[in-house]
Order: sequence, then structure tokens, then C-alpha cells
Amino acid sequence: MNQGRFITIEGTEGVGKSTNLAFIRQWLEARGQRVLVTREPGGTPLAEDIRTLLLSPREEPVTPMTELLMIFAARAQHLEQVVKPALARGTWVLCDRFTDSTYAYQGGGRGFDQQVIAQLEDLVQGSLRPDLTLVLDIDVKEGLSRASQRSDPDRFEGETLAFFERVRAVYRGLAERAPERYALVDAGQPLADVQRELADALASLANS
Ligand code: Z5A
Repeated sequence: MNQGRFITIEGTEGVGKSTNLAFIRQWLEARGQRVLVTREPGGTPLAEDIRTLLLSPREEPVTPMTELLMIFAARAQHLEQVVKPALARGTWVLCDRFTDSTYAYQGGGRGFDQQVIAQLEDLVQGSLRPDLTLVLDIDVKEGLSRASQRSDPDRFEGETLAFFERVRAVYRGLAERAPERYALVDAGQPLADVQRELADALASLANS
């Protein structure tokens, strides 16, 4: 049986990941693929518990190392329990955020050493990397304005504009350095145009 493909979707706040996940799933299913939609941090009961711990605002400061290790602990669980078995059965896995979020938020946002993140990536993932990463890119203020129309802010959504500018810069840098794996999509466009670009990237993967 053919191995499934691993697709991740990334971006800063309010960029439209949730809105576009349903479109991507439908696009793939319409072409005969079995699709599993999942997310990080999370995707298993234990990893979802870690997600709740990570995102809940709290008085006690969370050290950058604690945050980083919790994210990779959730990732290890998610990969072994959900992602790898699905790929092995030939299912395509569509994941809302993955390790590029760690490079962007913990590396760019928090200023954590990217080399340490790379070491943990190798340790936890081995050689597993996404086949395609869709990076939705938007002006940070516009994204925050879209996101502000939602519920109570989580622990990340209270960060400064400068934090999110650093997050965005890391995403753009990753996408620009490896265009064979990343599709950088202007998410400030009308939704139909965003989805046309997403479909082009999916078609390239499906035909490869
Ligand atoms: N995190 C981390 O730090 N390190 C890691 O390694 C990982 C994660 C894996 C939770 O992520 C947090 O986890 C995240 C980083 C951290 N930081 N935060 N916060 P999350 O993915 O669960 O949370 P989120 O970033 O807030 O994503 P979201 O809830 O999926 O929202 P969204 O991507 O912004 O999408 P949306 O809700 O679809 O869109 C927002 C609004 O814009 C909505 O009203 C849409 O109707 C509208 N929209 C969307 N597209 C358009 C277009 N094209 N035009 C006009 N309006 C639009």
C-alpha cells in the first residue's frame, strides 16, 4: 500500500487556517484520497491535555524550555499514535500546525535557539517531515484584527505586535529557503483567491 502524504498548514493569528482546512479536505477527498484532519499541539487525548496546559493563561511564568518540551512531548505522542499509523495505511494527514510553528513561535517569537529546536525535531521525528507545508501569510495587524472577533485570548494571543512580526518573519524565511516544500500564500486576498493558490499547491503535490 502507498504511504499517505503529510500536509501541514501554518500561519500567524487570524490567517484563516481553520477556514481553509475544510476546503483542503474537500479538495483532496474529491480526488479520491482518504484524509485525516488533526492538529498540534493536540490530536490525541494526552496531547490535547498538554495543549490545554500550554494555552491556558496562568500566573506562574512558563519558561521557554518548559514550553518547548511540552510541545515536543505532545508531538511525540501525536506522531506515534495518530500521524505515523495513518500515513502507513495510505491516509493523507492534514495537520493544523506542526514543527514550523515551533520554529516560528518558540524560535522567532520567544527567541529560542533554532539549533535546539532542530535537535528536538530530529530526536522526536527522525526523518519525518511534511511533504507540503502551506504557509498562509498576512499583515500581522490585519490578522490580529480578524482574530480579535473570536473568543477569549489564549496565552499566545496576548503577545505583542513585535512577537507576531518575528513569528511571521520566520515563516516567510522558511518558505523562501525551501520553495520545493513550502507554498507561501497571500492570505490577505479574498478567500476565493486564497483557495485557488491552495488548490495549485495541492495539485502539484498530488501530481508528483
Ligand atoms: N503553538 C506554538 O507556539 N508552537 C507550536 O509548535 C505549535 C503551536 C504547534 C494555538 O494554535 C497556539 O499554539 C498558537 C501557537 C501555538 N498561537 N496562538 N494563538 P491554533 O492554531 O489553535 O490557534 P490560532 O492560530 O488562533 O488558529 P485558528 O483558531 O485556527 O484561527 P485562524 O487560523 O486564525 O483561522 P480562522 O478562524 O479560519 O480565521 C480568522 C477569521 O478570519 C475568521 O473570522 C474568518 O472568517 C476570517 N477569514 C479567513 N480567511 C479570510 C479571507 N481570505 N478574507 C477575509 N476574512 C477571512
